[in-house]
Amino acid sequence: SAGFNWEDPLLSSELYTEEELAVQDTARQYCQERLLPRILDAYRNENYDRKILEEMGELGFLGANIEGYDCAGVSTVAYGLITKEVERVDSGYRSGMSVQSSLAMTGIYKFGTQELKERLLPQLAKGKLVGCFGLTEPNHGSDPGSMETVAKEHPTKKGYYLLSGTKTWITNSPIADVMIVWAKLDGKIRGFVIERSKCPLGTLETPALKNKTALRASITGMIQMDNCPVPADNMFPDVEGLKGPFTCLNSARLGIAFGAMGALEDCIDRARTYALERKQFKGKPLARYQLVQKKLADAATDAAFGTLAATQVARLKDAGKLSPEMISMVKRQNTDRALANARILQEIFGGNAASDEYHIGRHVANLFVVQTYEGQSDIHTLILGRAITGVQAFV
Ligand code: TGC
Ligand code: FAD
Repeated sequence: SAGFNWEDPLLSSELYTEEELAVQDTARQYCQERLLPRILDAYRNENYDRKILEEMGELGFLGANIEGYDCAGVSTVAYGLITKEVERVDSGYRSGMSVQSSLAMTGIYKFGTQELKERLLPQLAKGKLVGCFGLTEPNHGSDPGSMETVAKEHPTKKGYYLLSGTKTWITNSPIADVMIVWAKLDGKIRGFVIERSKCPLGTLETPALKNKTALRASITGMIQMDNCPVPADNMFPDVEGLKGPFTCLNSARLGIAFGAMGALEDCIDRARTYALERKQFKGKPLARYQLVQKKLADAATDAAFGTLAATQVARLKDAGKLSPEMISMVKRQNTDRALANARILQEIFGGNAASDEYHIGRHVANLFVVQTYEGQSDIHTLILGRAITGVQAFV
């Protein structure tokens, strides 16, 4: 028998190619050696170090599954394993990377003009430019189809649109050079690439949202546009409607399904170590008690199942056999299970869970947001319900 490996109970690693395993090793080494030592300070002080994106760029993590444009061109599974390793350290670090890769870069790659792709993607891939993705608005989160941000033709300057409206809760926006913004032009949703350096003073503001209770190691803000001029060449020419933003979200949501399993595995690892070391009642380690063992067994099972399921969906994506509902299924299940298990594992730490040095409280706080953004779990429930019954229950 191969024996039982509590860190990979169902041997998901057997499903990965040599190249995918090598990518995962590189990512794990970088995350544990370079990101983990920064996380407590970053989280305490809401301090996102912009250099992280350049470091990730050097390692080929950004837009890793995009072909060409100085991107690594690895499989979707390999990209998922990168997000898993980053989120093992912190969901906020994964957020910064996901938004750059899956939302900003994927948007430009799938829908941008050749000129935009050639000019922006290599710089985004190296982390020299920072990207963000503005879909959510103050009055429209789960229902982006009702967005109020509008684009209209510039009244005097030919070949320009003017964008007006507010996007909120936008990861990376305060530091972004390139912003994908979704706005209605003649009532139809279109995608625009705003380049900060080209916006006249007073037409674009990106204030940070401070004092967050979670995801404090990522930077989040608004995008406020007041007749912000955008060249017509920066509009995605061939995509109209929610299909545009949702195509980008498909990629990001799958990354989250892997990432959440990284955060959960870190919780399991830390809770197991703590349970073996901490002694209560006649000098016996907590790990000896059945109630504690059940918490670890439940969490390890969900982490193993979730990793296998995300891997299968990523393989189906690369084989061209994907349906978006599969992504809803793994995004919902993995974020729900990661949050529920992390919260239960937190109990093993007793009062020490309240110290950030044990890291568990940070994961629990973060995972609530991970369950909320990119479609809150109840929204994915309704997407699945619609696919199962043929009846939509959103409205
Ligand atoms: P619905 O009628 O379902 O669809 C409208 C059009 O969109 C198409 N479509 C998709 N296309 C590609 N992939 C998908 N997954 C798609 N889902 C839908 C659909 O075919 C249709 O096309 P067409 O051509 O017929 O017009 O639209 P609805 O308004 O009924 O949608 C309802 C609902 C709930 C499914 C949707 O609005 C939804 O998913 N809401 C959640 C919103 C969301 O996920 N926001 C994410 C914001 S970005 C973010 O959170 C980034 S955080 C990242 C980080 O920091 O890591
Ligand atoms: P609401 O839509 O108001 O929903 C509130 C609650 O009601 C949820 O539980 C929801 O499931 C439930 N609900 C809503 N409608 C229904 C219904 N029909 N049936 C049953 N239940 C329903 N957005 C971006 O565009 N880009 C980003 O980069 C980005 N980054 C983010 C970073 C952070 C830290 C956070 C917190 C959010 C981010 N978001 C981003 C926004 C995120 O996508 C939204 O918060 C999310 O989509 C939910 O929208 P909402 O907050 O408006 O909640």
